[in-house]
Amino acid sequence: MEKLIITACICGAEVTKEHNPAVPYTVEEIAREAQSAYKAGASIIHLHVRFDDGTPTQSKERFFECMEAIKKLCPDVIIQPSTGGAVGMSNDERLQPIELMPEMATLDCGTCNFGGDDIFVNTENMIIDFANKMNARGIKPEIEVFDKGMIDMALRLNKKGYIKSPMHFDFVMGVNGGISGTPRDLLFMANSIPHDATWTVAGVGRCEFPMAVMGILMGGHVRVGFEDNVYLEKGVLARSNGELVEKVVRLAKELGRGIASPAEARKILGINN
Ligand code: KMH
Ligand code: ZN
Repeated sequence: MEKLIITACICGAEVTKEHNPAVPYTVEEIAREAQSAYKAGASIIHLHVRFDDGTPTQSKERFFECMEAIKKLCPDVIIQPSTGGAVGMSNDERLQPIELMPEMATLDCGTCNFGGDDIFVNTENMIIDFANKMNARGIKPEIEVFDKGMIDMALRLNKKGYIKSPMHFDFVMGVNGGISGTPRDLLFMANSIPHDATWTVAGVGRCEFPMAVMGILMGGHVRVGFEDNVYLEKGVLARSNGELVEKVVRLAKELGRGIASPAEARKILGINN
């Protein structure tokens, strides 16, 4: 089986230090968390950034500072900025980090409820616009899908040429408003994408590690990190993103799956840098 790509979503936009004091806000904290994940075996850092007080931002300047700080500590890691940002941000706000020409960025392929009154908006025209802008810059999209219908949207846009093959999906499962994080639903998602596509699974909350195990066994890839879950096990907060990545590495080892380096991850994903 292909080696396992581990993505670390170190920060997110919604999780706070009240959930886990190790959630990073400052540039130094973000770089520290990226390094802990990288050292443990992550080859991709899925990146959101914050101002020092924890407010989520898509500021190009703040992304630049964080990306430079990460590159200093993790020179070859793949940095994948979010274009999802936080609920309620405008399209222009969300798109700022692509001006920094990252190798990858997320492309969210549908609108969904996000708990309470929150709606994470991604209309068809927005997705096309985001995809066109990423294509123009040679950025590989990680197609984030929170439900099966979003896969179908991505497949339609692939047929029309807006999203290029081979596609790389991130199945985000267990969001309050999206598909549940169960083995049945992961099989459904993985069986719904083209044969030449790759996928990673991000289980939210308590389904993070069960989905990670499924991803390892099924030949997919895995995302873990504070954006999705702050616990190492029931009732035990993770002290760093690195601890969450270490756990995936242990599980993969037990199950006989090697871990991809950043160079190997680039090869698997067809990223030429
Ligand atoms: N923070 C969520 C509203 C992405 O990174 O592309 C959106 C999100 C998706 O996290
Ligand atoms: Zn994200």
